[in-house]
Amino acid sequence: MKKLELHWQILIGMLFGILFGFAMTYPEWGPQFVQDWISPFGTIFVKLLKLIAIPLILASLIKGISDLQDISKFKNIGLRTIAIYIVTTVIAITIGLILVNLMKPGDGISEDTITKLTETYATDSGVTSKLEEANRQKDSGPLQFLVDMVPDNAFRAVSDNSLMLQVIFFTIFLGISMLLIGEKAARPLKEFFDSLNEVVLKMVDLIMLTAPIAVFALLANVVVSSGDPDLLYALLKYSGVVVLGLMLMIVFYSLVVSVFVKYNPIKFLSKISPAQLLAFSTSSSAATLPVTMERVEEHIGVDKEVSSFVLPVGATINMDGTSLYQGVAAVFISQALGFDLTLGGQLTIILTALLASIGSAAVPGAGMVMLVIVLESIGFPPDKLAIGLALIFAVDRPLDMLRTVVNVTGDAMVSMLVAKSVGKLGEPVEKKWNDHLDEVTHK
Ligand code: DAS
Repeated sequence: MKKLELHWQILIGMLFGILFGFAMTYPEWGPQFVQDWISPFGTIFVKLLKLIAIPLILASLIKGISDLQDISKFKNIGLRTIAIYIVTTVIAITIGLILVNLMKPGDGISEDTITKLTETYATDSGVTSKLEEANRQKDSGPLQFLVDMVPDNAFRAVSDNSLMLQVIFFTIFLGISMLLIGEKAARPLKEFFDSLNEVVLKMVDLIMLTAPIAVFALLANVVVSSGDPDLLYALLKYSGVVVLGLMLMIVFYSLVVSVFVKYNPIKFLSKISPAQLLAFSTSSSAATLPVTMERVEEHIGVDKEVSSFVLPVGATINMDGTSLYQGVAAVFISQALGFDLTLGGQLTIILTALLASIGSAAVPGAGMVMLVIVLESIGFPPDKLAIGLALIFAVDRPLDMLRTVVNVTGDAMVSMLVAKSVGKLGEPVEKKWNDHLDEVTHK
């Protein structure tokens, strides 16, 4: 039987996962069964993808930089990329603030709902652990993420996945130095990283063979652990504002792709759909990065020189979905708990949500941890922080899945924009996923 294309395989795995998850919410033993016997397969899959994210960044970034041959091209791509990332993030936050002020989802939430939510979630370990994590980060200044970017131990940086920014910093430093010693002297190192790159991409193919089962497990677990249904209703309007904002971001990206890249936006969304579905299932830009790179390079035609820099950097510092969510959530919590936000406070949110989204790690739930930084920046009463986070905790996971899709889509769009602007957007090799699988399963 002709194998289904990857995105159909993932979609089917997701649908069955959601149906199975709902089915398992009925029997008493259902949720526990899913968490004990099904969910681990999803966790293993995400761990495998994150396992290779670091070697992939190392190999592809070195290959990308050393292929440039000279520093000026690297500077050219780097500056364009960072500038576009900042602009798209500020646009995302502004869209979020406009919507949340127009739709006011936080107004009219009754006192007893707040009390009920507070009792349910304020002591929830999920909330308190995020507050502790945020407190660890908030003691640092707004530029702490810059300081954290510089590793003090190259080999530890490469080995610890949560230090992706440090790996990127170290790799860019190594790549530039390779350019400076000249092509002949750097050749052995370049050949090593070129073959490492090939090996890691083959590992992605192997891991993706398990994608349908893995997303089935991930979605089943999300459904059984998505909190008490009637409480979710109280947050429906808030979720609606976030989802509307995220959808507007997808429309914005499609317009940019159509107008500035002269590329069919429907085709763009279809080509990156496997990466979007994976971002939705894993809630992790880091775990999705290997597939985002493969889709953008092989199915859209972005040259590796561009994608190998733009995508790893984007996965860690460009989170338009997260920054939009942080803008909406900060105002929603202020509205719901009666904290008056001045216009100055809203403008402060634009700056701190930009910094907070840059500082957010590319892993599930990172956006909510950094939300505390945003709330602190507008002078939100510290004693109400736990209630504020508790208020949105129930729906954070589904919204995290959606904002991660926007984060990944934004990175892919920027890689096309930068490639187009430096003349590195070519014809895709259009390698069908099945060719990959055939290579893997029949060789
Ligand atoms: N889940 C994060 C990511 O991987 C985004 C977030 O937590 O907001 O992009």
